Amino acid sequence: MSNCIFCKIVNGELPSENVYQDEEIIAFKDIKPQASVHVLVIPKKHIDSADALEQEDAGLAGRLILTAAKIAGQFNLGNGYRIVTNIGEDGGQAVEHLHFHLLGGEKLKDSF
Ligand code: DGP
Repeated sequence: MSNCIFCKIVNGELPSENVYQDEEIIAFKDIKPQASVHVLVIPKKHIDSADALEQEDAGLAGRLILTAAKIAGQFNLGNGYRIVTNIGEDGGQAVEHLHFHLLGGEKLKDSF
């Protein structure tokens, strides 16, 4: 999607501090961290949100979570962490490209 910030990150048109990348997934540090570790894990393919996932995306959806967990290991978050995805306006989604927030490195507040 031409006007999507995260597609621009995927295409290298916008800078990002990447912590992981493979052929279908990229993960980078959130520009406005809400915890000492705050990484966004996204599919390279544009999908609006978790609500827009299709049956054919089931494998990718699973790999996004597995990747977030793997990155948690990379950041030594053995004491616990949170994986969150916001959906739509009421869910607090600001960027309309599916992303999982990986948050940790401290005792997290009850809400995010
Ligand atoms: P959400 O509210 O769930 O859509 O979260 C969007 C997150 O994306 C928010 O925590 C800030 C982050 N973000 C927005 N623009 C950029 C950007 O250009 N670069 C990076 N690294 N993060 C961004």
